[in-house]
Amino acid sequence: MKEKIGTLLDDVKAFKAENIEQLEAFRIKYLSKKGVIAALFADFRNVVPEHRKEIGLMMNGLKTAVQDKIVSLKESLENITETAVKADLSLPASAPLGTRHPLSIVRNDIIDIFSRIGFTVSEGPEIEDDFHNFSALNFPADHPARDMQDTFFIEKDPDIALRTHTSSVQVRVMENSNPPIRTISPGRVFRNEAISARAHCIFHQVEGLYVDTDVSFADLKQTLYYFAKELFGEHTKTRFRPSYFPFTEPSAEMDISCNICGGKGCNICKYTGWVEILGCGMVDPNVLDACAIDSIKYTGFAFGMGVERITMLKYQINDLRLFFENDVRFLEQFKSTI
Ligand code: 2U9
Repeated sequence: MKEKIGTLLDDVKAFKAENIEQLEAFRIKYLSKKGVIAALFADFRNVVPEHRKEIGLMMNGLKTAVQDKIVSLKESLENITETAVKADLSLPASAPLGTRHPLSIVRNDIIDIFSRIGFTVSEGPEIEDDFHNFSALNFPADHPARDMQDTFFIEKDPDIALRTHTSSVQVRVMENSNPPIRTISPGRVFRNEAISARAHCIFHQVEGLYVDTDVSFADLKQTLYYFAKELFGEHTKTRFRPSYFPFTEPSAEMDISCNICGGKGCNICKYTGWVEILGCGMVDPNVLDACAIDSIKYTGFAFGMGVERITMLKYQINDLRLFFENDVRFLEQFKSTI
């Protein structure tokens, strides 16, 4: 009996299975009710008492060897099957398509709308010097935006910082080209703000600039009215409220009739019927002069908007942090053709 168990143990160790069916046949052969191991245990009663301990241990060893063999062969067969599935290039493509980020969708919409009326797109550095980010834009020396509390400085004396708006790009455009200038600057900007549902230290802007002879506030109003209707729908109304920015004079903020309630009043527009979407104004002559553009001959209008704010209004998103978390359950809700 000892020899028989020894031979069986060699067979078990040498066994190889090419597929799950062969492994199942092996399991039945050894472990089923009428299998090899059951038969051995049945014969055990004929073993003389002095050999029982030794033979009992061998039988248990054989049973464990069979069980271990089954586990290890099953694992490697499953791995082979998975690899084969991964490598089967004849299978139909089933990878889900990605979706564009909502901020990219809205940024592209904005670019598209202004491109249709002759605006070009200009881009520039995210790390800026003091002149392009502040001085050329008529920020006084003691303006709070120049403070460490508001701006991420990289170097001091001379001041180098992460740009706080993309107007800096348009300063560069004015330095390097002559009017007529019609350009928009989309891009990331950085402000030293606490992160909350309404604010982030990194956000996206689109700023616009139109400089030519005889550019008036009427041109500004009509251009932004066209923009609002294109982005939020034909029935959108606009209104302008006086405001203040260092780089524009006069300055205004533009509201649109609430795109949720159509102006009747709801909790999005705080029951006013209006929501603010951008700031704008006539370019301050000091800014034109700083950029080597003759402020006697030329006038211009400019505007700026936060892409996060516009996207939240358009899609009724109530927490800005969702844009930066990259949760696919959020992202896959947005589809775009651009
Ligand atoms: C140049 C001169 C002037 C761009 C302008 C605003 C008004 C404005 C804010 C909206 C929300 C920034 O993202 S935000 O915080 N922007 O209100 N921006 S006028 O004025 C310029 C641009 C370039 C050379």
